[in-house]
Amino acid sequence: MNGARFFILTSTFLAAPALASAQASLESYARNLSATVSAVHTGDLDQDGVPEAIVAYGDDCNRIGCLFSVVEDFGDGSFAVVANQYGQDPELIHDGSMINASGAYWIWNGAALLPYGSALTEYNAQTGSLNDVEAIMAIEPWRRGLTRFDIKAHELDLIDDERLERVVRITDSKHASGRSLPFYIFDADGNLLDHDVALDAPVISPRSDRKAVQYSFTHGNGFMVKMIE
Ligand SMILES: [Ca+2]
Ligand SMILES: [Ca+2]
Repeated sequence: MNGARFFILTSTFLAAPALASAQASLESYARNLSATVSAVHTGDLDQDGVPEAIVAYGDDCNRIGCLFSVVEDFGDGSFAVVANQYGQDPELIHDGSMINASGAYWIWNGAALLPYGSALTEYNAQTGSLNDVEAIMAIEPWRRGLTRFDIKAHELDLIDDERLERVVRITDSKHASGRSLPFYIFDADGNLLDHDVALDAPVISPRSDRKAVQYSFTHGNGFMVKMIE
């Protein structure tokens, strides 16, 4: 037992300088990706024992935020950008395993950068109302035969205006376009804020300042991130 403990301590001690130098190389690669790099953070996003870096850039920005990349360390002295996304002030949280872009959370699983932690849950889902059916039929009158039982609704305070927004999803596959199902976001007065179609329920992420809500979803053309303010 003592022998084993001694071995572990020794190996940790010997490995530390190598890890520190790999981390320095990763950071230096990340810093030099562009003259517009505004921040670099390192952490083991996919928890495989090898740190990745997230790199934020200051020049490529849209309403969602500015571009950031995930940089992978292949362990043989080579590094590469493996994913790109837009976000506001991305930082690493949860012991380096998660990206927090001002309330929009992302995880890197070693293959894909995925939105995480939707405000939509089974716990806040309810069966749609007759109002939901009417509101959808007003937008898309061809959806004949739609009933409230084909709908799941989530009433949530996504944007902090002391009123509840309503996310309405058609969940019955007989209303699918291809494999995608529609969703709609209404304000408290029933005004349509946005609608789209998604393969799964959209991942809904209120911004930390609660002045905007970001939502991510996949549909036939790929992955989409949108925002309402
Ligand atoms: Ca890793
Ligand atoms: Ca609200």
